[in-house]
Amino acid sequence: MAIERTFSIIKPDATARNLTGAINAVIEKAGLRIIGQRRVRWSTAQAEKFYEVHKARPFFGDLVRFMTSGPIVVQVLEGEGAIKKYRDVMGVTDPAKAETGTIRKQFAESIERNSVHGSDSPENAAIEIALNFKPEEIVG
Ligand code: FUP
Repeated sequence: MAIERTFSIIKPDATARNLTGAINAVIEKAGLRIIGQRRVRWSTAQAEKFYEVHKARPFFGDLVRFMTSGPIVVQVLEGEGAIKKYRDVMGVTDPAKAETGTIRKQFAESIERNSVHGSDSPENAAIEIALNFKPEEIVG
């Protein structure tokens, strides 16, 4: 397995509860390196663009409102097989179904307020990193 980079978001439900450090501890314990990190608040346009693939889904409006409701922490993570590894560390979308020890099982409040995002493919990781980071902000 090669060294990969993936894009991560610590979502507003988690920043509101001061969970940035606790989530970063899980990420680092899994062997992923945080090589880019910035706390931001997205505009509606930014959230709509990021979640464009879900535009037709019934939860799209609520998702955009939630993702713009408070600060988020955008990150680039690097490591062996980082894309799948982070998906495993996050747990599945619905925290009620997530495995013990995963970020979503430990911290998420609901399927919407589920604490973290992680890219689901190498193609999407590259797109999402490019959308959120300048090359010089990533220091590997
Ligand atoms: P994931 O890749 O696990 O983050 O999940 P998806 O790409 O399927 O969904 C993206 C986000 O949409 C989720 F993180 C939360 C939100 N969502 C809902 O609010 N309700 C749903 O039924 C499904 C997803």
